[in-house]
Amino acid sequence: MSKKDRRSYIDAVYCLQKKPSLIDEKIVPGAKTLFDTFTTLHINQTHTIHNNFSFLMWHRFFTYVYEKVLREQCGFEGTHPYWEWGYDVDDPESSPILDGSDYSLGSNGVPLKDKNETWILWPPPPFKPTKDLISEFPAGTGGGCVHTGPFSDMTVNFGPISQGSERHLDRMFQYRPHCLKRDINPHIGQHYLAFNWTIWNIVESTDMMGFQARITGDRRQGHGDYKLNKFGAHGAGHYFGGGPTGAFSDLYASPQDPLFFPHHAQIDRMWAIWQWLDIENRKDALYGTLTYENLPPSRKGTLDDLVDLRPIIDPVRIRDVVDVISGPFCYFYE
Ligand SMILES: [Cu+2]
Repeated sequence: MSKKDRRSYIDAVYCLQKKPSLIDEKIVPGAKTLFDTFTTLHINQTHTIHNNFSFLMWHRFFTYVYEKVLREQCGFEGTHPYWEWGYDVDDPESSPILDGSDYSLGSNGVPLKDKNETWILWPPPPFKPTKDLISEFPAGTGGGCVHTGPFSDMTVNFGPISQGSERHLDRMFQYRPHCLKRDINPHIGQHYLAFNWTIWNIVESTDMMGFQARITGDRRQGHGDYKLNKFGAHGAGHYFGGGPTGAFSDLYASPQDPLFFPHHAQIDRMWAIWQWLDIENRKDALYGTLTYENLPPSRKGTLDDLVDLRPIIDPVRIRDVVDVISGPFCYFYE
């Protein structure tokens, strides 16, 4: 991505953070800006857009609408970037996206003093943090506020809601301004996000159940007992940048870190590549139910279900957002 386009993208994100919210502050006190409106929709729908049938479609449309708003309201002229993490797992703090230069999305968080050597990750709600669902990882290299470059001056208005082993579901929509934190974790990058996992996810998956289970780390018996990659590339990207303290690894409020969108563009790119390897059979393949790993149990999702991003844009049907060259879309990945 040219430096000019990178800067135009960064400036457009800043612009979005200055536009007024479309949501009434009396209903969602944390939603101060149009940027926060995106996060509000994500928080509100978290349990029905992750590890379920609509995960890929919802996040595809969400990222597309974000790009559309950046273009139409904030003058962005390039195309939306995707973050191919594989290039960056060995030395993330020197990567073009995280090196803190004027053309990056900012730096790591300030290294915390007296940090423990490891940290504990709880499973996301609705799971209980039972022993077999708790993981421990080597500490990351940051943990404090983003210190250099774009978004080091940013105020994050929501959360933390659920990240690391913290859970505060009661404060979901509260106004809690704080700095944008990150905790880059090379261990997670190298073990769960290197190129081999991206390729494995695409090549080994022969149906939608397998593709989704691999990319989300779905461990349910009979739903793809794929124990080889703990979180899948999706979760690994979030913890690679966010660790236990960063907004990026908050299951609910993660769109507050601008890394969210290039990360999800790459998830979308993996899906699009996988679809186009057998487009006839994979274009409108669906798998799963309405809820997070079917908890609580729910019905199967269908092509007629809605992706609802009101008040930003009118709802669309799942069938309209499964193909990158029909419906509202006309794009492809390089
Ligand atoms: Cu999400």
